Amino acid sequence: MIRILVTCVSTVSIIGMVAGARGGYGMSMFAAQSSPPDPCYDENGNPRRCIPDFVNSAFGKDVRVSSTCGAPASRYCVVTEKGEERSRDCNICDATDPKKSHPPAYLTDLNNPHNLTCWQSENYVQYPQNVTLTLSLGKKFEVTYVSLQFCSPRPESMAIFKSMDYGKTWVPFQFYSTQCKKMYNKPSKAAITKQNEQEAICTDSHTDMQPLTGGLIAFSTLDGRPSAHDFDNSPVLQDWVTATDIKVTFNRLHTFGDENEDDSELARDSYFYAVSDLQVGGRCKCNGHASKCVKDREGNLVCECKHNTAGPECDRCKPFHYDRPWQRATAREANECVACHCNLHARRCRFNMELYKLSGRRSGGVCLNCRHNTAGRHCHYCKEGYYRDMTKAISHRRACKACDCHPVGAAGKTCNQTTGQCPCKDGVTGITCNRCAKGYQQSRSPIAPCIIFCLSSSSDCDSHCKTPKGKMKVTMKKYCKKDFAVQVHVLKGDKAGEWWKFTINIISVYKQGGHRIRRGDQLLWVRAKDVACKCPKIKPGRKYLLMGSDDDDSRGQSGVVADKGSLLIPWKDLWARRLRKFQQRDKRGKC
Ligand SMILES: *[C@@H]1O[C@H](CO)[C@@H](O)[C@H](O)[C@H]1NC(C)=O
Ligand SMILES: *[C@@H]1O[C@H](CO)[C@@H](O)[C@H](O)[C@H]1NC(C)=O
Ligand SMILES: *[C@@H]1O[C@H](CO)[C@@H](O)[C@H](O)[C@H]1NC(C)=O
Ligand SMILES: [Ca+2]
Repeated sequence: MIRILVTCVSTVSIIGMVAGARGGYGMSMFAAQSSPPDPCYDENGNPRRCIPDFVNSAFGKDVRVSSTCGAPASRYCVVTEKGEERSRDCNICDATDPKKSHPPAYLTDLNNPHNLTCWQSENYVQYPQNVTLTLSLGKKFEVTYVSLQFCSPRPESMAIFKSMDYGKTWVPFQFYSTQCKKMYNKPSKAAITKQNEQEAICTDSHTDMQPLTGGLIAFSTLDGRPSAHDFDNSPVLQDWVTATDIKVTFNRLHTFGDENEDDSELARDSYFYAVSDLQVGGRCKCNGHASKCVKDREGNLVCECKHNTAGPECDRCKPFHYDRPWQRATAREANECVACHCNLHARRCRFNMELYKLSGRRSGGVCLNCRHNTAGRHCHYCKEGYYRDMTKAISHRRACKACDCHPVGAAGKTCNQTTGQCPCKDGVTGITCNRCAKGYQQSRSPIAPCIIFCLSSSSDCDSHCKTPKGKMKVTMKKYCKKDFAVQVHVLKGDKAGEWWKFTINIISVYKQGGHRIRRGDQLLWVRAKDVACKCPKIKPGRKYLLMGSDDDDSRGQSGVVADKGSLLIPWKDLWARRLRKFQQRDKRGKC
């Protein structure tokens, strides 16, 4: 017995959200006057959570259906009941005739209550056959509800599925059945607790026959789920409402027990699924970092990410913004991504969890490939071989100057980071170690490029030399005191350890000591310290009168030794006669 009531097609107001969720990404009526303030930032420019508008994301989208009437054309009947009168109102479904077709496009067209357009399945696609409607949203959405408005009686059993991976895998959202256990192996009145918030339940509450047509099935994803009031802090529910695709499966027609009746064959053309409107209410999923979704260059719907985020769902930080981990925005915290601090010297960085924890969860960015001769986690100091030019900010391209340490004078290539002072070898000075310190003299040794040359000050020399400065006079007294007196021509000098070794030519001998000095080339040894203090003062190329004593024999080598007690006086020709005189007097025993 078919008892079909004509019911006024009134949109059953289920949840406030259904009403008003209209249209796709249409223009606001007031758009394009002046650019409105960005909802992702407050009036002070501080980031704050923003979310795309609530929309019916199914609107205008293609729905793939497994069954549509009209190919070939077929008859279908709507049985109505007026008081006690029953009547069958029959029509033809013909896919080739626009006036008589019921294509899937009618599921998501503009829903005009005064001119309902219905998609309709073939007749009697009864269990175990099923009819599926599959809708791709094009990206992740946070779905608040899925609703179907029927032109036919509502199904006896149906299920709503969602996919989070563009249709690869499906998880159930909700089951509807008068026989939950049998159809879906689910209890019919399961309670949702904190433990199973991400589980589909089965309900039979929809299945009363009223209204027979125009009935609505609406699944609210968060309804009755305990954490819904704290959605910000419930990753489980955030995941639960996320979907890229929605699938509705009609598993069993409502036949009201007619199958076994005699007229069932006749009634078959009264059994089909017909839906006037499929809605998927929700928001483009942008994790609180975008206020709208737009088509990208490839035509894919993507979030218009703010807060330095990136990705189709603003689900990661954009390049160079890895100073702290990505996080979803909440009502209290925008959790924007923060740029790494690299003082303008790096273009890339990475996140380091250890450093982030060590910093008290403030900063974990590590700059990569610091340029401009900088180094360090934030490119905040100069790399080895460079030092800070304090006249420039650290972010300046030339904040770091090359040490330019002298290859010989410096003990290394790394200079003091702040002063630029290179490490100098002993006796070397200068910021780049390019000269000998006072009291040192350049040598040809790369190991000790500067060697001690003199006692550090002239007063030291004074006490070292002891001989009073003044005019050097050659007197008989001096002549007598010394063991030898010769005229020498200093040819060249070489440093030999503690000594200077001069090659001299002995021009004349005026007094012969115990060493039997001969004319001709000889070696003259002078202590380096004495040379440095200029006692005696000696220069190659000059001629001198040298008077000295035999007892300084510390050389133990052949040659003449001059020490600070010796007299070495620049030669004057007038001395030749005087000295001959002294020589003769000496021979006469006048000394
Ligand atoms: C109802 O909608 C269909 C399809 O959009 C259209 O062809 C038809 O003209 C409409 N009828 C009325 C009365 O508006
Ligand atoms: C729908 O029916 C097909 C074929 O009968 C079956 O393979 C599929 O599992 C059914 N789907 C659902 C969700 O029941
Ligand atoms: C660099 O020079 C400054 C100033 O003379 C000094 O305080 C600092 O210790 C030096 N740094 C190093 C690493 O030698
Ligand atoms: Ca429609």
